[in-house]
Amino acid sequence: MRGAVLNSIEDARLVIRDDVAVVGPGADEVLIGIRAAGVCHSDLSARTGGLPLPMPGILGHEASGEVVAVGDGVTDLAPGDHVIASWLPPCGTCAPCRHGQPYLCFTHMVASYASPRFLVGGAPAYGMAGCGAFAEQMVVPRSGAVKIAADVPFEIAALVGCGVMTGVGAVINTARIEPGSTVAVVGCGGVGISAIQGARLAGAAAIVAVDINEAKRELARRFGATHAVHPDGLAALGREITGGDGVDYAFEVVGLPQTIRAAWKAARRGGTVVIVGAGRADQTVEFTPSELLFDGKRLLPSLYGSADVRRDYHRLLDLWRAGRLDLAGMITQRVTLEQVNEALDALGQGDVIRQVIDFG
Ligand code: PAD
Ligand code: ZN
Repeated sequence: MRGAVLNSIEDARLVIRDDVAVVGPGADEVLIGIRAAGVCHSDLSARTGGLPLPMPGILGHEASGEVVAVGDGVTDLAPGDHVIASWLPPCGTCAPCRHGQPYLCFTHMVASYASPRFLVGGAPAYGMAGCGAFAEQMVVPRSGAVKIAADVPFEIAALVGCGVMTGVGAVINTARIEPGSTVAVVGCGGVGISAIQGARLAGAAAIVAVDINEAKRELARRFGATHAVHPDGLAALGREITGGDGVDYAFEVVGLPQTIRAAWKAARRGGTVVIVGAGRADQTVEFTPSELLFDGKRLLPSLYGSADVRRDYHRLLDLWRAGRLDLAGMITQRVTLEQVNEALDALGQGDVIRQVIDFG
C-alpha cells in the first residue's frame, strides 16, 4: 500500500512509497482502512523533530476510516464499521486510567514506539503516536478505534480525532469555563478555532482570537470570536474588555514560550491559563516564584482535550449534527497523500485551518 514515510529529521520531507505494509492486526488490535486524515501541527512538529518519533516513521494521527479486519478477542467491532482513531487509547489499568484520566495513558503509545506496526520495503517502521494515518491502512489497539454512525462524512469524523477534540475539550473538559466568562485563544489554527467554538458553546461572553496571521484573525470571527487581535495588542485589549482586569481564561494553542507568556499575561489575577500547544522539550519558559504564587493564576495542561474519547467523540458529533459545531467550515483544503509535504508546509499560512487528505 501507499504511505508517507519520514526517514530522518534531516530529510525534512516525507517520501511517498508504495511498498508499505502493516504488521497485524494481532490480538486485541484493529486494522483500519484510512478514508480521511487531517493535517495537524503536531505532524509538522514530528517532521521537524519537535515531537519525538522513532524512524523511519509514518506520520498522521487525526483520522477516520473503515474497519478492514479485527484480531483475536475483538468482538465489538467488525469489518465495515466506521471508526475514528484515537492517538491516546486508554489501557484501562495504568495509574492515570485508574484515576479517571484516560487522556494521560501512554501505555499504547509507548508500546507502538517499541514494536513497529509498519514495514517499509520489508524493514520495520513506526507510526506516529500509535497511529500512522498518512498511509492507506494502519493497525491500532482495540481502544484506539471508536465506532461512529456510518452517515458521518469521513472528513468530518477525521477532524474530531484530534484538532476538534483537543480544542473543544480544552474548554469544556479541562477548563470547564462558566457561561459569561471572558476568554482569549492564542493561536487560531485547527485546534485554536476549535477552542473558540468550544468557548462559544460554553456561553463565553467575550472571545478574543489572537494570531500573528491577519487572515486567521478574520476567520476566527466566523467561528465565534467577538474580538481579534495581534499578540502585541492582546494585553491591552484584554484589559479593555474586562475593565482592566484581564480575561478569566487564556488558552495557549501555539506551543511556544512567548505565547505561553502572552497567555499568562492576558489572564486576570485568579484566572486560568490552559496549555494546549505542544511545545518542544528543549525549550523553556520562565515564571518567577513570586508571580506563580501571588498572581493566583491556575496553569492547566490540556492533553487531548482531557477527553474520554468513548464519550466525547459522540458528544462532538451530536453537537455537529445539531448545527452547533461547524466542522465542515474548518476544512479549508482537500489534498492527496502525494501533496502531504506541501500541506505540512502550508500550516499556519494564509487561510489554512484544516487540510484533509482524502483517501477516496
Ligand atoms: P496550526 O499551525 O494550524 O495553527 C497555529 C496557529 O498559531 C496559526 O494560525 C499561526 O498563525 C499561529 N501562530 C504561530 N505563531 C504565533 C504567535 N507567536 N502568536 C500567535 N499566533 C501564532 O496548528 P494546530 O491548530 O494544528 O495546532 C496548534 C498547537 O496545538 C500545536 O502546537 C499542536 O502541536 C498542538 C496540539 N496539541 C494537542 C494536545 O493534545 N494538547 C493536540 C493537537 C495539537
Ligand atoms: Zn493533532
